Amino acid sequence: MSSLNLVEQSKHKHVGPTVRVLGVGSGSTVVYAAERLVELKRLNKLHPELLCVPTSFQSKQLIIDAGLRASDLDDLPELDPGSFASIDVTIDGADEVDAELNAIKGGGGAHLREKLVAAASKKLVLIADYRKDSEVLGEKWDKGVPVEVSPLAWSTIKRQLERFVPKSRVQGMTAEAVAAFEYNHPIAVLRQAVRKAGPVVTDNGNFILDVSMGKIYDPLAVEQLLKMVPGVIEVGIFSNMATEAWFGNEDGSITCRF
Ligand code: DER
Repeated sequence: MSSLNLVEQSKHKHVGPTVRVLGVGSGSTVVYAAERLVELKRLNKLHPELLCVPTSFQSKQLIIDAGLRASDLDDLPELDPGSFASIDVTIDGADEVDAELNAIKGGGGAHLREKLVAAASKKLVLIADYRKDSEVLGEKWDKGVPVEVSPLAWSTIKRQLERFVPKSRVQGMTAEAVAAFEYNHPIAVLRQAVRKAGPVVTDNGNFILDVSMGKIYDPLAVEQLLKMVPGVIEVGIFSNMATEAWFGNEDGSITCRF
């Protein structure tokens, strides 16, 4: 994987003395970004009052280990008067990114806070390797859409998610998308922990259902439909949020999409 080169290139463009508030994503790729932040700090190339906003326990630890200052989303004022944004740039990984820069995230179970931070950012820059670059979501990522749910009724929510797309409720979807749902009824699987018996428990104390449904032709419609199920806390589809995506290729080159 060329993540190292990827972050190496993107750092000059996105993290420098002009960035004062930086969102730090979660996952394995972001670890490389944290390493570069340490280097930039050493070279005195970061804003002297840089604040980093974590998206998970892991991300907060990365910030602390890098010797940077962590801040909370709600402690930050708006960047510009009348604007909703309080973060200059967020750099985050992704599980898959489609041609329109819609993404599936949550493979690491951090998508609730990742989405909160992304929504408060002027720019969301995704970094990933070439295997995550696709035309349509669901083409490459075959583990389903991560959906964070309340543990209070996870099996009820699971059943509802598996039946969540009555044709009459599907608005704004192409005929192809509707047909895809007809033939790919969603299957929701409770994510299991690896070195603990039982389910994964998120940083927020919730469970994750991975909902497989084949290709997703209309990410915004699917995101909205999934969110309508009571007990769904956040959906790992990030529609219309990323401003650019950088992919590290096998040969070490970079593909950047805006
Ligand atoms: O869980 C997440 O949302 C992560 O950001 C994930 O999407 C990317 O993780 P990776 O860099 O380990 O592949």
